[in-house]
Amino acid sequence: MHRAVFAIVAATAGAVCGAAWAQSDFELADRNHDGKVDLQEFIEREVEVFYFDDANKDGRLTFEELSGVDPARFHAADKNGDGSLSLDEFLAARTIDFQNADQNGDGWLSPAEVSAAK
Ligand SMILES: [Ca+2]
Ligand SMILES: [Ca+2]
Ligand SMILES: [Ca+2]
Repeated sequence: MHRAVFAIVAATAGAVCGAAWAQSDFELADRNHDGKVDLQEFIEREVEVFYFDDANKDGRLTFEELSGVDPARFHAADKNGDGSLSLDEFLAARTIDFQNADQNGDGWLSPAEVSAAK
């Protein structure tokens, strides 16, 4: 089931938001501590990241708020071209990042896959 969702999302945009994951991020995201991060865990973590990075708390991330992001990736994620990312736009882009990082396609990210994705 996840595969189908991935295929649809992957067809619509490139990866975005080049914020690299540190090892501590992996441990934060792996909520059930099974040594793997599934998409649900990943998205829950990214929702927190979204609100953390939203410095002015307006529910949108601007280019300035996403310090260090690749401009091309930011614009690819900004589907409606309003110059900021809504939570939906942000999560759609990060879902693609998850898929790209999941090298063996098993639906989980291992620490090695997260490291390789940086
Ligand atoms: Ca887990
Ligand atoms: Ca904002
Ligand atoms: Ca937008």
